[in-house]
Amino acid sequence: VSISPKVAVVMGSESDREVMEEAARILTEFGVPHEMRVISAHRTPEKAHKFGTNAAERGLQVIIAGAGKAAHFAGVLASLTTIPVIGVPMTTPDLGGLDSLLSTVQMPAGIPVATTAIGTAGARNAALLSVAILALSDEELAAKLRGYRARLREQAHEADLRVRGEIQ
Ligand code: RP5
Repeated sequence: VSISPKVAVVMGSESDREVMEEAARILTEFGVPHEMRVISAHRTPEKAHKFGTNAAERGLQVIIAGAGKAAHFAGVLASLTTIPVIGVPMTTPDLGGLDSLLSTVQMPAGIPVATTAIGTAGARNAALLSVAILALSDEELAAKLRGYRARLREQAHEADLRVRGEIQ
């Protein structure tokens, strides 16, 4: 029996895959059913339209959209659905991802895209933000998120002890 995905990790190109797999990895770690797709606002516009239009009725609750350069992808999807869309700007060889960041983050008022940092940190945070959204109505997931934060805190504390020479 296949479980229907709650989060979609979509990307404009297969060249975004390595970065966007970081988001999928975290969703897997939290046990969140998800799917990964390559869909492009300009190369496969019909597919993008169908995906955005059907997202809610397919049971998706969050869309994570990664794109680079003139990264209109997240905004296009957000225009087609009212479920939350999180945009992840990809690093680019030419402008370092500033192009992607501005194209994703600067949505005119009315159609929001929650935009994360450029690249891998952004992909990870997009997954964690998705978990936080789902955790609003899922106490088990909320507990896992608190556990994740506790581990981060512990790791930072240990790093502090290491640089102070108190542990190896
Ligand atoms: C965007 O253009 C994609 O999201 C990708 O980040 C960028 C470059 O795509 P490729 O030319 O590598 O396929 O649509």
